Amino acid sequence: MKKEVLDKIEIKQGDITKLNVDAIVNAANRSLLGGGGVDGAIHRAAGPNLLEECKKLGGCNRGEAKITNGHNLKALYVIHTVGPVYSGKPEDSMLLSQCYINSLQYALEKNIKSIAFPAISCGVYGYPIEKACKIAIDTTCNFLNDKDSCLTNVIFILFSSKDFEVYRKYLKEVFGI
Ligand code: AR6
Repeated sequence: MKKEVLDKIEIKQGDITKLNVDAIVNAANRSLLGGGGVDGAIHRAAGPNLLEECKKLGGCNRGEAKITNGHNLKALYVIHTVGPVYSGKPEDSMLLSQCYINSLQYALEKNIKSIAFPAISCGVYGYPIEKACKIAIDTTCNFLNDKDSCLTNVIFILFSSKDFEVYRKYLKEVFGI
C-alpha cells in the first residue's frame, strides 16, 4: 500500500458526533428514519431537521448510501449507509465493503477532505469486529489507492476501547502503522 494512502488513515476512540470533519458516516437502517446506537446519537446531535431531510430520501438499500446536511453537527454532511445484518454468509462482507465504497464515492463527488466512519454493522447488526475491521480498512485503502480524491483524512472512530484495540492491532500487524 502507498505511504500517501496510509498517511490519510487515522483511528480514534470516542463519539463520532463530536468530530470536526467534513462528513460523518451514519450506520443507519433501511428506513433512514433514525434508531438506536450511533444512528440515535447522530440524530440527537444533529437535531430534528435531520429527520425532516431523511424523510425525503425514501429509505436506502443495504450496502448503499445517501447524503444529507449535518444540521447542528460540526460536520457539514452526514452520509447514511445501511450495513448488513451479520449472518455468516459470503454476501455479508460484500455488502459491508459496498457501504464503505459508496460512502467514499460521495466524499469524492462532494470534494470532501475529511470523513469519519463508525464500525458499521458492529453493534445491533452483530458483525464481528475483527472481520469488519479488516473489511473497513482494506476497502478504504484500496479505494484511496485506486481513485484520485480530495480526501486527506479518513478517521475510523471506535466507541469502545476493545474495538479501538482491534483496529490498532490490525493497522500495526498488516500495514506496520
Ligand atoms: N460514536 C461512534 N460510535 C458509536 C457511537 C457514537 N456516538 N454510538 C455507538 N457507536 P450500531 P449497526 C458504535 O448498533 O450495528 C441502529 O438502531 C457501536 O459501539 O449503532 O450498524 C440503526 O438504526 C458499534 O461499534 O449500528 C440500525 O437499526 C457501532 O457504532 C442498527 O442500529 C455500530 O453500532 C444498525 O446497526
